[in-house]
Amino acid sequence: MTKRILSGMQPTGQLNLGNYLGALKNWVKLQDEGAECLYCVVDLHAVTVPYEADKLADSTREIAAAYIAAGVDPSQSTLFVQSAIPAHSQLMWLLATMTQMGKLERMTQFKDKAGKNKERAGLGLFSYPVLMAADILLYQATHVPVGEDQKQHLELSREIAATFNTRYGVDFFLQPEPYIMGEGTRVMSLRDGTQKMSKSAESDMTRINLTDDADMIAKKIRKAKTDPTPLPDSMEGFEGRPEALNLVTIYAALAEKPKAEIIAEFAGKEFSAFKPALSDLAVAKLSPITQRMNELLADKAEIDRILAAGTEKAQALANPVMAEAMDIMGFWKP
Ligand code: AQP
Repeated sequence: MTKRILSGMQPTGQLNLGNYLGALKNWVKLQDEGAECLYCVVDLHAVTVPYEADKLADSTREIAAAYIAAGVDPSQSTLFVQSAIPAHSQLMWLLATMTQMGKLERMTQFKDKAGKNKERAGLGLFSYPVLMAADILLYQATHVPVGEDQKQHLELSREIAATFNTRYGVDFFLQPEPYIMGEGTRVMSLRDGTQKMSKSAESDMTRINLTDDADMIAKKIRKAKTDPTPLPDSMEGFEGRPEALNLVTIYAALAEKPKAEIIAEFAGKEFSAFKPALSDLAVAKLSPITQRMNELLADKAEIDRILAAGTEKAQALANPVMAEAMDIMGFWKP
């Protein structure tokens, strides 16, 4: 059976190296391996945190441009916008009726994003994993590429699918499998090796954006936090040195080589020698993507056309599933 992959990113800022190495690059691989891929811009998720309404549509286009620039081919993969398909929100409501609050309270992303004041956090943020379950189940996706941070949400999607099937005595929703690619790259902030690189982090110096030019990339890497000790000759030597490990991880992922090989190459070298090599590599790998993204963004109408066509294709898959779910639940229909 062909794998059907569903994944998405939020238009909460510009995509960065973490999004690229941790997700996007793998999406392209899956597409090139012949999986049926559905990639969406999850704008309904993005509005669960404060955002600027007058920038949302353009951010959505930027994310779509980044997908395409990184290698997602709209003629092979279905590229669409979540909010343009009402069934996502409709199914979410139905699934919310079979999701326990206690389970949502245990979600670490909610705890992280809500912070200390969880009483004041919005219902949208709290119910985020139910919307994610709807996104996945609506397309009967067989596999979902996930990083460490999303494993818990995917597990919940599987549980919700099982609850629906048991409650209504059907074998309707598929249980999506996690799809872990290779060793899975987790890119950390350039200023704090214990925090993940994130598009919504306040300081731009914590991340390399896919739109950064060569000078900006070099500046950010030059200023990236490190320590005064030269690079070690083994993985054990990175103990207590998260920033050093992060830069080596980024190098290995960009070079598509095992970390051990990079460690062997740079063992004993100072960061003053390693950082320029990392900058050159990052610029070489990212500049074609940046250039393509800029070309695409210069023609908004073309991006809109691609998104409209993809959304129509996705809608044709989603609507029958939605209708059948409502039928199973016994709703009146006109
Ligand atoms: N630092 C990272 N390293 C590896 N992978 C990462 N991803 C995000 N950050 C890293 C992966 O990128 C995809 C984007 O998912 P998202 O848009 O839902 O946002 P997120 O996971 O919450 O990532 P951000 O960039 O930190 O966004 P904000 O700041 O809005 O919360 C996912 O596949 C994720 O695993």
